Amino acid sequence: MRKKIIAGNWKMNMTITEAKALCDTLIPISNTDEVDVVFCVPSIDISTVVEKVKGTDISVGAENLYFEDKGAYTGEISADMLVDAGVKYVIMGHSERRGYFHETDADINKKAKKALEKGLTPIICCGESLEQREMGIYFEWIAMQIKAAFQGISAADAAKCVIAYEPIWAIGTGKTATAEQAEEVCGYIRKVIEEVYNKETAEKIRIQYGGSMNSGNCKELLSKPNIDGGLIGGASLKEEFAKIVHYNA
Ligand code: 3PY
Repeated sequence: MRKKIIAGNWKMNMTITEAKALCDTLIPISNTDEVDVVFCVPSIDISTVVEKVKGTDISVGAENLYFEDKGAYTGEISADMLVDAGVKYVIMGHSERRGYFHETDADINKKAKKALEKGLTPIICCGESLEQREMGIYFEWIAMQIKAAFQGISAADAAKCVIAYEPIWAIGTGKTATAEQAEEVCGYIRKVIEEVYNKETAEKIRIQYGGSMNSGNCKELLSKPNIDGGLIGGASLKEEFAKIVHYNA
């Protein structure tokens, strides 16, 4: 049985002052050991949020890392810096980073390897555009993203990763994939992992759905056999996040 993982992706929201206030609201109502709860937060908020979640079951994630160990990479954050700050998870390959910051499949593969080497859990995002969905090439596209991201990663390490299926047409648009559409692709991703590795790895890896998941649609999405959690955008910035965490209550 895979434990569900509900992760908030705060994106570029929350000053330190706002992050403190949001933590004061969210932590008491989101803390549970029934599911893994993660707050993925902007770099500047990491230390504050790590301090706030101390003594709870909530983990902190970063929204990015750089794959080199250290050095002259102005503006970047290393895996060691994240680990030292108390971070456990790191998002990579989000469509906003692929689109606005030109993050490539090769970068994502290097980031995933570096994160795993340092003991961080990668949350590897994949997903198709509306055009790719309408052209009927979304399975091929997603298989390519997954195979590229996992190139050279052992089965044991792959099993520790989290994959987030985030159709681009459902991000920030208010449109959500239906539970059937999300399940179809999450199930397909599991098949790709089985093909690349083996059944055991495919059974262990956790696959989230992301893209306008909210308190209204989470229960149906999370009841699907291949959907092991959610990567939550806008709804992670308000009390609604706790309703998603307790979707089964
Ligand atoms: C969204 O739901 O908008 C997301 O991008 C989650 O990562």
